Amino acid sequence: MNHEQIRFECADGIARVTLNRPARLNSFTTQMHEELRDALRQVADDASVRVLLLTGAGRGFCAGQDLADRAVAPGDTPVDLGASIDNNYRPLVLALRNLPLPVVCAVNGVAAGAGANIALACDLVVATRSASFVQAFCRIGLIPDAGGTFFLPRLVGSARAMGLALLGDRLSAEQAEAWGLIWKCVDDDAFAATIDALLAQLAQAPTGGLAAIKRALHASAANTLEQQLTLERDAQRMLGRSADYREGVAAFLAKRPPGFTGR
Ligand code: T3D
Repeated sequence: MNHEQIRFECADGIARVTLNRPARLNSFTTQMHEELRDALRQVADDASVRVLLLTGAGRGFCAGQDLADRAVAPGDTPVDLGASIDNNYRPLVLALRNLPLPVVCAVNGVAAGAGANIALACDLVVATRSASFVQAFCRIGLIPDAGGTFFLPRLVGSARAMGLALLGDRLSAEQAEAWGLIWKCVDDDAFAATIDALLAQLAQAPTGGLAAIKRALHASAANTLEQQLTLERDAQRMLGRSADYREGVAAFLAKRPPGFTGR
């Protein structure tokens, strides 16, 4: 598929997806969703990819749904937003969560509406200090979607989730980090180098182990302690048979850097 509204590159085990409609703060159109689905399918099918980066072009990360992508005006026939969720946002969130590799979101600027919550669906969210997060939905009579009502209370607790969702205020990247909404925020001039170093680290890591960590932590939200202990045992049993585990132990004992293959 030809990509016009995203950029998609794979090299050295790193897949990079850049939302690329900077004049509209990379807000989502139907076409952008189609292109993104295609890119995520390619990532899922390519065993050489060890880490995925999602970021935005220009001064914003993503302003959520492009509010001009379809006709919505007083007096118009109502649109079925449930279909938009089913066809676009739900599959996107699940694809990011289910990829068996780490997904890094580099929030290069404002992340609003579904753009904010797509970022939260990723595994490691790093933002520039000048970035911000806006649960803009309440301003247009909607609820946080793209997993917002799931991620927000789990990440920041119910009081802060409620405040963010009901008021739609801008949350600075610094505050987002302090509240535990994201992994970290970094100075703008250190942002690119920080992201590159993170991607290089993850591309050399034992990918199967990281995928199992991701699955286990996600599962814990719905599990009892007993269920989680069972899950940990099963994952450890599987990983104990992996080449990367054997390599990690051998490298430790030989006091040399490991050469993980992701297997
Ligand atoms: O609809 C469905 O399918 C259901 C799913 C819904 C999911 C959702 O995401 S609903 C929420 C949609 N998003 C929003 O409501 C956010 C709207 N945008 C904003 O509130 C602000 O733009 C921001 C807070 C994100 C950034 O503000 P600021 O001052 O930095 O930038 P700006 O000047 O407002 O925006 C720059 C341009 O991008 C501007 O165009 P212009 O005037 O230069 O021609 C603006 O209209 C455009 N833009 C920003 N966000 C959107 C957008 N155009 C279309 N859709 C947008 N969401």
